[in-house]
Amino acid sequence: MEQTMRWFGPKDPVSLSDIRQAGCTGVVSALHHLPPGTIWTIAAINQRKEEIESAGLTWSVVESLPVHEDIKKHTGQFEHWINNYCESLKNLAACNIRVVTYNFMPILDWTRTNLSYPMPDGSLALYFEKSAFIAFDLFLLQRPGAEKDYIEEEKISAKKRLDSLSIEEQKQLFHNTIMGLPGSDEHFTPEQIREALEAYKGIDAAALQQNLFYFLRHVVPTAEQHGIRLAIHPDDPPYPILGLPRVVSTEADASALLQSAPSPSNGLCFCTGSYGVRGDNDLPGMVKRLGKHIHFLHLRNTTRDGAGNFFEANHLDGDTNMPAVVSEILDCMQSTGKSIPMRPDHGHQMLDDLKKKTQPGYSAIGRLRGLAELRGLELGIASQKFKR
Ligand code: DNO
Repeated sequence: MEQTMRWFGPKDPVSLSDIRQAGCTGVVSALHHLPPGTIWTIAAINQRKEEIESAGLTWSVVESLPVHEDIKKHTGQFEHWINNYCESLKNLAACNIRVVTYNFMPILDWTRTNLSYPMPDGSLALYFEKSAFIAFDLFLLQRPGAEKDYIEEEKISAKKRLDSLSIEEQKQLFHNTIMGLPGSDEHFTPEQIREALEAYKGIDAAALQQNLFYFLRHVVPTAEQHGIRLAIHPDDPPYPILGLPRVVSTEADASALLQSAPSPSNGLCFCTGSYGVRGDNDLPGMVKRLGKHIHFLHLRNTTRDGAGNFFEANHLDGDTNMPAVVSEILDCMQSTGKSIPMRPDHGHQMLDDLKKKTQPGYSAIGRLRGLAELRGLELGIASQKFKR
């Protein structure tokens, strides 16, 4: 696997030199300052590319080229935004950047309730706590109709959870839950979120899936013509939240979107952390069956309990059998003859980073630990498998 780390650009407290010292050859980056829908010009792409290359690294993967909300809803100026998307793809290809990640989650990207959840060893992890999330939905966001989505018992424990929080902690919960826009400083107010949610009324999973397929049928030909490999990131968490539909949560979802626009350019970002939150996703099996469509890997682990909570575990711990996943990846790369770019997704905030302010999930040392462990795992398995 090609080893990479995410870099949020010049404002990222983790430097390119840190990333290089961690053992990476590649960087995953995006023009985070540009709002969704904006055309990425060749000049802007090249500027970021040069910054990365002058540190002795390669810009291996774009994460993300965001999809405008109009495209997801198939409303407003969606055709205009699709044309812009194609222009950005052409420009990226002209700069020789060929793997592009995106997601199709309505409104919010990943969602967690606690960004500093203490682990027994003193490091801090990202955590999704169901009762806290329901408390956010019912009492802080006050989403109209939310009470219909939960059973009585859930509402009672959510109320108890809310009452256990100080006003300051409630504010923190609100902030954490809507944080999921990596690299962006965008903050929503409850009114803005309720308005955005209102606009999804009438868009069920079947409709959102059709909107995704429409998008794919329109962008995949451009991607293919320019040698770009698109890699869709799964939903995180991989089930509906806030009454919003989800369409990239399971193997069946992934297979359906691949079939909607069959092409070597229509592919997956296989995020073990997101797919792995569902006990019914067989991760090694998914790599075996879908491997040739995987253009990018996020390797991360989660531990879930029976109550719908999960925390981000160390990369080799947790519910996903990482050796089995890596073994399948190695078989896949052996059969295609291609190395897939990988990044250790997230990492615990630990050691010196506990004193620093970094992007949640993206402190340097936790990712360095994850990368080192995954790299060792890969080498260990490969040396046995291929008797190198
Ligand atoms: C979280 C990330 C996601 C991912 C996007 C891709 O840390 O894995 O935010 O970048 O969903 O579009």
